[in-house]
Amino acid sequence: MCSEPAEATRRLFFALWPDEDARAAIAALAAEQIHRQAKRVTADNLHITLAFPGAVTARVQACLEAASGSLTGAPFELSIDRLGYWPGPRIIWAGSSQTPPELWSLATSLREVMAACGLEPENRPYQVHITLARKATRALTVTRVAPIPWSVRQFCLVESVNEAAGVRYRVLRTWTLEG
Ligand code: 2AM
Repeated sequence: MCSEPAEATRRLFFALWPDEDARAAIAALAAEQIHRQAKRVTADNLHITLAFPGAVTARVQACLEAASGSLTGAPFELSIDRLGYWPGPRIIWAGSSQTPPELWSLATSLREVMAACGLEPENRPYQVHITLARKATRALTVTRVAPIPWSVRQFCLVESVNEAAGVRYRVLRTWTLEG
């Protein structure tokens, strides 16, 4: 019996990619606070996911890119000032005590982009976070930290690539938020 070859897919997500200063400060915060019993995310991989299309074909990727290009969004200032722990996925994360409305708008617009490209809505609720460490067995005692400023001027489409050394995130496209 013959079967169609499975169409190739790439695992994609939309993200905010920190500038070098913010990235270094977030990595330093993680190194300072997370010592044991957790696997820290490498500095190069630190990001905020905006929306998660997951495994998509080249045709869907092209649709996502075209639709993202015509999206309008304003730049905004983000302050990373919180640490948290989710016992289910065993993640230690960093976040913001005040999420700017522009970030919610961008995340919502990208869900509309996904729907327009025929993708199902995500089944996990959106929570703004930067995963700092996985396989964490307990929460940190510190929950408020000195604010790390991050001027958000762009968003990106990123590919998650599995390599022998672990997962690597590759930025495929960047769009400027022009307001
Ligand atoms: P996480 O860090 O909380 O695991 C690449 O895997 C990025 O996509 C990560 O930021 C990851 O979030 C996020 N991600 C993975 N699976 C997801 C899902 N099913 N829904 C939403 N985001 C997901």
